[in-house]
Amino acid sequence: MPETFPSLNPSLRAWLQAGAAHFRPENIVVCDGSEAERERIQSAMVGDGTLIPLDPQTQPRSFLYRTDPSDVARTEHLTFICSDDRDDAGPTNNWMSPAEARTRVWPLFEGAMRGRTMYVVPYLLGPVGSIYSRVGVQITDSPYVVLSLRIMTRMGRVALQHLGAGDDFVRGIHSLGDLHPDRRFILHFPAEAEIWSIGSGYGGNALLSKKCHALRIESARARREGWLAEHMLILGITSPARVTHYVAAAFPSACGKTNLAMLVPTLPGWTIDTVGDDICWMHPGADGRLWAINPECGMFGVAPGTGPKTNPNAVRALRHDVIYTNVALRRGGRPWWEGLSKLEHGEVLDDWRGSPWVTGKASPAAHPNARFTVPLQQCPTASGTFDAPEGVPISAILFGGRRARVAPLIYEARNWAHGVYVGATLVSETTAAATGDVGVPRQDPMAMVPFCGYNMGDYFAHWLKVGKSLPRAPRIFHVNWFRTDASGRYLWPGFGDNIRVLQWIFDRLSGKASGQETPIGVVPRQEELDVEGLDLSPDRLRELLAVDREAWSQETRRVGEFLRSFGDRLPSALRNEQAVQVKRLLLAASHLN
Ligand code: OXD
Ligand code: MN
Repeated sequence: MPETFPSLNPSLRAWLQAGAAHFRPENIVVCDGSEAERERIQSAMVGDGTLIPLDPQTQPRSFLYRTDPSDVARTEHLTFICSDDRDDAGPTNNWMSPAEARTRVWPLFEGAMRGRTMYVVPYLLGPVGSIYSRVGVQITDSPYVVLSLRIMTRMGRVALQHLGAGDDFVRGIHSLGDLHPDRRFILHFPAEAEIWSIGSGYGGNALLSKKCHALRIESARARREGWLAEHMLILGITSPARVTHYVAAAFPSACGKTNLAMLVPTLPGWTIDTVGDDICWMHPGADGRLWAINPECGMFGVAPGTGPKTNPNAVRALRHDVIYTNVALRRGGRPWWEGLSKLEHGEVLDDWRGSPWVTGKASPAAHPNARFTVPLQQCPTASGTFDAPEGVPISAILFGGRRARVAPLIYEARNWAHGVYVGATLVSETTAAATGDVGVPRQDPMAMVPFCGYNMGDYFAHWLKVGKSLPRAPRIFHVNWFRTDASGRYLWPGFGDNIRVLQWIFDRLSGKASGQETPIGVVPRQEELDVEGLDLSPDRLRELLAVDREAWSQETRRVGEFLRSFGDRLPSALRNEQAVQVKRLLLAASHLN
């Protein structure tokens, strides 16, 4: 076994040596991020059948990987924050004491890598040379994870160079273990900047750079240091008058974030550039604005529903160098999922488990949470500012959920504190990105419930504090593309037509649109939204923008209960916002009577 990592810095070396002694791998590979290394790992996986090469003509250098059928989504019920004090994890997180972690979970790692290779994967989150970038090192026994991290992060030598002789790196330990859900744990130690994950080889459970590091660990650090680590896309929008604004937008998983990040505007003269599709770190700048970087450099996007109509830019990004997870396979080695294309009648595919599947079968061929992993630079709209060490200045923050009723297409918060209330009371219907029921409304503040590494009451207070420190804080909006009519049909066309909503945001920023005050914030006047060319009657538009006082009173009562669950950790400013909303709804109702 193990060499002694002669080329690594002493603190990294000591940590790796202690890890190797416990995990007992057969071999150790310190990854450098090179092409040769990628080819070596790929060929070994193709050789042992764990990676399936796709048709080299139509899908160059692309592969399919299948996870264990019990391991297909993030498992929030097995995800824990390990802080000394339970209250520091708060009511939205599972908590495990560090002592229990050591007695219950650490032994599962003992000898867990026997007969396997231990890969050491140094990675950099954020642009090279940026003061905002952070180093993580993940130990893993999954070569699929190594290949994925190589796409998702700046991996290898570049990270070690950034680290230098220092020991400020996030320590991530990952082993597939025996993949049994009873022995699956994803633990976070925010104070120590450490992550332990065992028993899963899937996405956010296993690519520790993503949700575990860039969100759970960094959100806790961001609080200490005065910045924000958020579950948000970053999008540049340029108007026909060549004015550019950057927006950051938080949506719960699988609510169209990737689609919005690279939309094809249906209004002439508008262009989009994509800076990020999932995670955003925002720092107060010397100019009083918030500056955002995308810590990642790849996308781990939900495949089903991604097609030439819904997201043509994503489809273009997938022409080569993709790792697919749990999609279906057409004969001839082409990937397929629901929403990608029409199949031939009677065509037989391999479903996501590798079993034969015939068109027309009721169960889906691809797993609903099947994914593509691809470099963001392959997206035709990838931003030229993507590698900018200082990031991009954010003009507006959007919160959005999937709501069949209640929430209008768009409204703007009255000010930052009200915007924090809007974010804190975000509700969305659940999707397949996490295990559990689909379509159930769930309270998901800032789309961060699964990803906030500390008590969300303190998180709200942190948001309020950051806003106070910003002379030029972004404006805050709430959007809902998913409102339906009484028969369940979507009222808004969505996708490329969302540019019409972004245009209204531009008009609010420039002062051109006055909007209309309602008890929940400012909604567009009907004539302020450009709906030319849409099949949208004035009645349907009115329904889309409607703020129903009865529905909102109920919603506000429910939200009040949720906010009370944070007890005395709930900032008084949010208690006030809640009281103001109740009062405004009452006044509006009595005024109507
Ligand atoms: C994701 C998620 O994978 O939010 O991005 O679940
Ligand atoms: Mn996400």
